[in-house]
Amino acid sequence: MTHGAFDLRGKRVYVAGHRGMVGSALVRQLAHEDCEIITTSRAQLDLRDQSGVQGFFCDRKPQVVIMAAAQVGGIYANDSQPADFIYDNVVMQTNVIGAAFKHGVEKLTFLGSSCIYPRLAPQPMREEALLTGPLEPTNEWYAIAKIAGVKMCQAFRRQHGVDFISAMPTNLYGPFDNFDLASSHVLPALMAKAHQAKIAGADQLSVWGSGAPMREFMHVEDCAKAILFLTRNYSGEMHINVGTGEEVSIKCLAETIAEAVELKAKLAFDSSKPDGTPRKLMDSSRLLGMGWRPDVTLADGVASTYQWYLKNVSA
Ligand code: GFB
Repeated sequence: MTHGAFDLRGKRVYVAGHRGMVGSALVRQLAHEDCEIITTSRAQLDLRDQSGVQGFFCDRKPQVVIMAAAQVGGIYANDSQPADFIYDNVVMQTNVIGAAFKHGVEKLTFLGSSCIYPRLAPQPMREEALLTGPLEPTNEWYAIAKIAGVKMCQAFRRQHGVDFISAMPTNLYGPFDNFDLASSHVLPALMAKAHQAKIAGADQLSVWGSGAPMREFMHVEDCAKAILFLTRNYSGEMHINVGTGEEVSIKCLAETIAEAVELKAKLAFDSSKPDGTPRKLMDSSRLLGMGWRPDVTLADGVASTYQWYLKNVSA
């Protein structure tokens, strides 16, 4: 592992996926930097269009790229749209990584996910656990796409000496998350359902699965800071875990969210829905060893995200 100080000041920084939850948090953080933030909308540029991506890089000449654009979703979306998750993500990341190499980008940070690790990897999961066992079936398509992205960055680094790195965030939540119940991740889904139950005066909160699986959650502002920390301070082949080191059961999460929403309701567990991976707590000691720490606790993050939800999403 090497620590390479990379100065963002004065650089043209392209945030791919700037409208998404991670991308928008990165833009908020970069606004404090003395750099030029480059963004483009999906209407202006479909990252699945290779010639369009090449033309964009030729015109805008980014010096830094943070690949936060992806087809993402919760367990149900992953399980029900496998082709979208593997095809769109492989094509988008391949186009961006290839164009970054062709146009001499100085630093690229690729974003993966904690779902790249084997379903039953020893917990907490170290970076070395990658490819040591079978993946979780509900999201293997997305996982394989992200693993390909990690490997592609490693391959370009090894063959061409470019400073392309990969970060593996844990389950994220926060402002600009997706709250659509069919495609969202668990935290925003439970928050939307709890709010709707409260408004309706319902006395039940529907929770998919058994409530037993454990999940690690990081607020997206912390994740954006960690991604920029790694972009500035890390240069190496190994992908780096970005987690909080704390996990909660889905049941406990539902109780935390019900309390934040001030909903008095019984949890109704829907066993017709999958549990997915039993646990996916990451060992983030490489990142912590570099001196970075998360700031936002789950209780504070859930409370602030609910306030954001009330102002920006709730009907
Ligand atoms: O965030 P999530 O959908 O995906 O969490 P994963 C799924 C867990 O939460 C399962 C339970 O145990 C679900 O049974 N759950 C309970 C719910 N209620 C709900 C609900 O209303 N909606 C949802 N979505 N889940 C994702 C991967 O895995 O992790 C993604 O599919 C990505 O690709 C993401 O990697 C970080 O945590 O299981």
